[in-house]
Amino acid sequence: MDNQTRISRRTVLKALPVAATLIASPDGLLAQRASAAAAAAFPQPEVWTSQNVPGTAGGVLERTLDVRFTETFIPGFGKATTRTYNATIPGPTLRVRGGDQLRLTQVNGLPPNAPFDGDHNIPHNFNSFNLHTHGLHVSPSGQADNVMREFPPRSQAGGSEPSYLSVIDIPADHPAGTFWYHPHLHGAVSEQIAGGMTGVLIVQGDVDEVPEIAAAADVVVCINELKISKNAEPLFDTGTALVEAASTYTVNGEVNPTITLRPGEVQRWRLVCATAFTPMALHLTGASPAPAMHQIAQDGITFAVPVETSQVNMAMGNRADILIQAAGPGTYELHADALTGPLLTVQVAGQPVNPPMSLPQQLPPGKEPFDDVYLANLEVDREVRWHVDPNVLPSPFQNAFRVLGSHPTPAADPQGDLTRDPKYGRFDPMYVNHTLRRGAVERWVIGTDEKMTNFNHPFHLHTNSFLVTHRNGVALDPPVWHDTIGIAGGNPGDTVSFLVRYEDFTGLAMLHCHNLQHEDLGMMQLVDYVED
Ligand SMILES: [Cu+2]
Repeated sequence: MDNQTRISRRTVLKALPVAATLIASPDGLLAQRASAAAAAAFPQPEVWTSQNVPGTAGGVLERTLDVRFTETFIPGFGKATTRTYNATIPGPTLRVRGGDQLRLTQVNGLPPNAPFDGDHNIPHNFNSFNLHTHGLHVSPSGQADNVMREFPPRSQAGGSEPSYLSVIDIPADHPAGTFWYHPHLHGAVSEQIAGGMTGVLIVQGDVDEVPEIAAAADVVVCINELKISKNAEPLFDTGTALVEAASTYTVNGEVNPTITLRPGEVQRWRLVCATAFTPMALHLTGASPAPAMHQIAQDGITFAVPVETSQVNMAMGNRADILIQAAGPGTYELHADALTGPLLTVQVAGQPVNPPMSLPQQLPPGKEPFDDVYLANLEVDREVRWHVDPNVLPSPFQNAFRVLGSHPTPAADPQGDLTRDPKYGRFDPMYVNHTLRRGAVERWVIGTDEKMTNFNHPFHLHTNSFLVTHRNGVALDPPVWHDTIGIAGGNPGDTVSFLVRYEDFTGLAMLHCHNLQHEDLGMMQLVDYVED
């Protein structure tokens, strides 16, 4: 398929109204939902849905993701040549259910890697990748959500393009919600995500059956931060290359697209912060009254009740599902602090929905909170502390991004100057920082030494979600399930405290800073989930 064909296919998809992705609903709400959404030619990624397998309880989503350099057209920006999934930014949206199996073949159509024999905490092998299903509670081993794998390209020009299979079994009782997928090969992650290699992954289930939610248009809002200069992505092979490349923010592959709601309409937005470097404090601006925002889930875990909010705080990697309820006609903009332009224009127009659509009073919680006995125990089992030593390492990356705390990677020279030590607190694929026993419940405290204001180091743990109970020692009411939690800089000593139970799966997995360049530079630790 040549570039032109790829571009035209995306344009066709982009023009489809939201209603085209709706699934049949047994109640009479579908007509209202479809008509409410039909006016909105808002871009949506292509949707791949799992198929039932006769005679079995679960379905299968078996498709091929093709990864290569492609030229995409980004409305509001222009053309860009980057590594993509299936020639689109973002890639296809995957829709599965608990009990399904995800079988993804990934073709590596990228050129051979440049030779590299340097330190593994220097970005490298930009044309190798793998697959991470961010937030899914699935196996981190074998062919599943295993980020220790590498999918290299052909070794020489003209060789055949290799392909790789990922097989991921979604547990039958997996929470229903919004997740995402992206490559996670240490050293190449930020390069690939800043080129748009991201996609949304939806687990369907109980929350979708809540009548008020079933009636609402189901809209993916995937926010990307692309680094494009002269229509291409620069190589992040020096400490300054990334800083010098301006960020272009897109929603579903367009700069500032417009979404339309009718007065009285409620839509469900699946907000995905698929950025690599920048957190988003999202809020609506415009005439009063602006549409109301009610958050119903965080990081794929449904709340017990909707929570009205005027600002949705998203660190890199976070998802938030919100119900947005339009009042009177008007034009509004979705803004993120620290960004100049709007991410999204919201148009409330057309025939009012009569009677106005309503919000649910209660929701099926995606995960029960821990018992009081755990919540009351504030004893700390593990500590992670983000720490940066600037200008201590040789070029081309002089800043040392470290994970200190209770289980740091040991120093090369424990008696020497630790601030200049190349190994201390940096990722070592041969060193297990945390051995975590299945079934155990532990309390972690994540802290930061970061002095730079707004230098966010989000904490992300693979395989198991955690219940955030405290920020800076103050209890959250109620506590909130996360798989990623932002910790802004500027106040060294800030902390987040959470409880986590290591459930179901064994194998090697990661915790890391979700500023993905920091991760590539070594701000990551290895965890080993083991049998109890
Ligand atoms: Cu960081």
